[in-house]
Amino acid sequence: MVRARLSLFCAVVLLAASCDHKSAAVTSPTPSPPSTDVDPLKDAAAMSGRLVGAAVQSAFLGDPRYTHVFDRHFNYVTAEYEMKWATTGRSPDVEDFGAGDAIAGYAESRGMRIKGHALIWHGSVPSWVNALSASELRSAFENHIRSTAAHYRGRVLAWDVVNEAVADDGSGLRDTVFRQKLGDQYIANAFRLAREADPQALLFYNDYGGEGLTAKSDRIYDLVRDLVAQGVPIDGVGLQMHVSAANPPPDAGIAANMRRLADLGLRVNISEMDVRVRDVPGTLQARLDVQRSVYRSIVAVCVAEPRCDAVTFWGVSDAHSWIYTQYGPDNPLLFDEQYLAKPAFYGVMDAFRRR
Ligand code: 9MR
Repeated sequence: MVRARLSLFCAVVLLAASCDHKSAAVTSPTPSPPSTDVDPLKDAAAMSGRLVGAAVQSAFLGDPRYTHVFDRHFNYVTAEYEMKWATTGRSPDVEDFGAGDAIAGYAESRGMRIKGHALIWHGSVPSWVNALSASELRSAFENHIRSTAAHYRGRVLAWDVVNEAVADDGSGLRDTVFRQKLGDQYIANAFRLAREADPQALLFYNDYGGEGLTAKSDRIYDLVRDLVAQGVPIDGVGLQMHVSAANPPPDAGIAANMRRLADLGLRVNISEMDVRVRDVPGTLQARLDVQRSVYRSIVAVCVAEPRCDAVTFWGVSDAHSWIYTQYGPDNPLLFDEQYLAKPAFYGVMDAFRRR
């Protein structure tokens, strides 16, 4: 309460440029009212028929500033890392769904939908898995998918079944422990196992760098087209959308890419969006204005594509983002470090309202 009051106080005083606080780094050109005063993003998203999501960590769910904004604006939840194999399978003998369950329980108690993320990803494999022989890996791979998808059966709307399996240059499949020891068919097998374990969940392939028309998106397209042709149970493709406002993928390319995937009978979604601004020239206000425009136009592409059914942001506020570890200081999300709505928030709101 004291913190909330302090934020409100700072928000008011920041307008008078006299509150020396960390959030001063993200003062916006449009006066930012406290997020409590802005319309819920999820209502605007629902009017457009889309879910609006955020990646969360269970530890944040104890922070009232965080949950206040999260509860008000989002209706779709992705666990940022706590449903991944490296978390659930730290020990080869015991599965631990505790943190993922905390997120799922929180979401369910508030009527939010849940996106399972991610069953098979080379970036989140328990260390013991790397030492397995091919036959041991096959068995561990199958057990992991079966038990994780069965654990959340009936609770998740969708799963990211295979994540980032295509090489960055689009030359082919990424050379991962799964490909090396299980062969290229590990991807189709993962989808089949997931469907058996949870027949109701929508099953997605999820990747980055293939948002617009690029060599990588061509390869992702080929991959999912072949899966569909083989009768593999895949329902959609997630376009992660970790982009820089200095060089975003052109809207027309994203639209064309979504449409060709939709023409395969697949759904699409924007699954991990954030927009970096550190490489945009000019003042912070100018950078945040460019960011607003990038958020608006990319989300508008989803809103214009009938098969694009959700937009998920990779975090709630600039107080927490994976971007800082990877790229350094930035302001990539919709709410600032004090949980106040940024220009980016209004850009997304405009897109959902088709403005
Ligand atoms: O943001 C996530 C970070 O907190 C985790 O430490 C990391 C490893 O589990 O994964 C990050 O999320 C990644 C996502 O799962 C897949 N696409 C790229 C995301 C950023 O690295």
